[in-house]
Amino acid sequence: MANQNSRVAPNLMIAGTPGTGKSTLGKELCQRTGLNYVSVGEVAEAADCMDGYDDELQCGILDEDRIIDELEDVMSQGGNVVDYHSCDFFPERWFDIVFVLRTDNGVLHSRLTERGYNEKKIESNISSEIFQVILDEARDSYADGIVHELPSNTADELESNLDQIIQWLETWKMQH
Ligand code: DAT
Repeated sequence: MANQNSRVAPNLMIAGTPGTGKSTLGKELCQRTGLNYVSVGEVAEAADCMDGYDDELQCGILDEDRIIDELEDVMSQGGNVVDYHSCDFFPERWFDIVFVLRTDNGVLHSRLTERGYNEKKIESNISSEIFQVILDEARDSYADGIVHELPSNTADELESNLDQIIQWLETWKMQH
């Protein structure tokens, strides 16, 4: 099985509360670098890796074992940017670096309202962001030093995040 040292390109995780900008950052990063964008939600829908529906939060429930099986081959090859809100159930060996996007409450509230989420779903996501649930999960699940928090409120922050990640990719390539 391929491990971190045998990959020709790194795998990057982009995690964060819904609405923090994962798909915006992930897609733009892939466009600029040629890396492969993997939306876990879309793969799960297409490959039928869902295990029911959460009526309260109005979203599908992911079958974690099945999505891991589904993604194993592509992740072994490397060169992926994975977009999913949480990241604690993926194999640690998959990722060379993990980014957790963070957004201020007011900004996040506007984005989720615009998305048409109901009040309960908005409140649940805002409270998850306030208590930095995803960031803590990521820190508990991956090695010290590979988890990075990125602010994701403005277009300038998006550009700065892209620059930092592209710089990291260049360093990775020089070292491997
Ligand atoms: P996610 O994939 O985390 O659910 P998204 O990429 O769909 O989030 O972004 C949600 C909305 O916020 C979308 O309208 C684009 C906007 N957005 C994302 N990142 C942003 C940023 N850094 N500055 C301003 N708007 C941003």
